[in-house]
Amino acid sequence: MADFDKLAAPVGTTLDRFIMMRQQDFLYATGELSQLLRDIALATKIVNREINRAGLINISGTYGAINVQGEEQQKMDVIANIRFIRALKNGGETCVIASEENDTIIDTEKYQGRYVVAIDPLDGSSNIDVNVSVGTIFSIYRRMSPINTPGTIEDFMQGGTQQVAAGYIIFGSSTMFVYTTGHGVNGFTYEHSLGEFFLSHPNMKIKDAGKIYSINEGLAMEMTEGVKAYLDYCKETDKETYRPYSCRYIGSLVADFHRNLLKGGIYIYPATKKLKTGKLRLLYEAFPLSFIIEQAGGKASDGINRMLEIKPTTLHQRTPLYIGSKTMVEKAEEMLRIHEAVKTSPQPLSKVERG
Ligand code: AHM
Ligand code: MG
Repeated sequence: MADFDKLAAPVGTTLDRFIMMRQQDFLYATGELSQLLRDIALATKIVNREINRAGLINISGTYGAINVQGEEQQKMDVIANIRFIRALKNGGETCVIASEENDTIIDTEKYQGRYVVAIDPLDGSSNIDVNVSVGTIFSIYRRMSPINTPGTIEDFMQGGTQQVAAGYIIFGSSTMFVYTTGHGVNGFTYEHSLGEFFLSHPNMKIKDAGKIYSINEGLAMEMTEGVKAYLDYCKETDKETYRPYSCRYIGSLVADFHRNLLKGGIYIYPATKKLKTGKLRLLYEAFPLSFIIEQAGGKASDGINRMLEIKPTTLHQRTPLYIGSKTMVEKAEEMLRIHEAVKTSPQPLSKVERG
């Protein structure tokens, strides 16, 4: 009998069910945001299938086009972009989309939609050809523009604190969907044979202090004195603070972020001599991951200011990013303050650096 009970035990909470259950967290919830999250989850399953087959059907490699960031687009960048845009258009809850792959906003022509979505459809896509984890990052706002009219660029300029939901998908050794609606962070793992995401990481929290620092240290000579001082600090020996830390850098933001969220750590992409406002994008990389890290008890900044309070001015704006365990981000900020007292004024975040 006991064995039968085991066999018949519920398989767990699916993402769909969890989204429905959490709908009540929102006053006046109409189910539209829930539907939107399910639309993203559906596109995720399709993209997941295509990423898994990428090596087999010769769709990895470059596409021959240059995207708005001046980078060569990967075939999978294009495919993922199409899949997510199509799912959001068909779903009907989104009036306008901002994508890393599109120069301007994408009008879905679903003007009754109350939401706008900023998305990096496939982050770290050059890693696909070497079978390394990639990810998707998304951010959702309620529209500011009047209902039943086209969405506008201003809908994306509300600021990170106005996000109603944000999430990422990691296509790794397993595929995970992690999201927040401002009531904690929950992670779901994909069960291929059932075609469902199941709740595997409820109420995710990041340690206050970790032992991992993640940064492209090969660019150290390009970095400021404050960042260099923090890197030295990471390598010093001190048992109390678990130093020296381990350096772990995949070069795939979602994968580096996900590992640090689970284990404790800091991810840094600072301003460099070449990229004076950093490399990563505010709207569809820094904002959503900052919303998630704060919900998990961590911290995110541009080295000076709380990331979520930075005012966006352009669609593809870049920002330096310091994100992860609270005390580690604070220490990095302190180093910047000490070593760059005179030079440290907020980066001119309005400047879009291409290429
Ligand atoms: P992408 O959006 O063009 O894929 O670039 C973002 C990626 C991040 O995933 C990763 O953390 C970073 O760029 C790596 O940059 P670098 O190679 O300069 O270290
Ligand atoms: Mg990206």
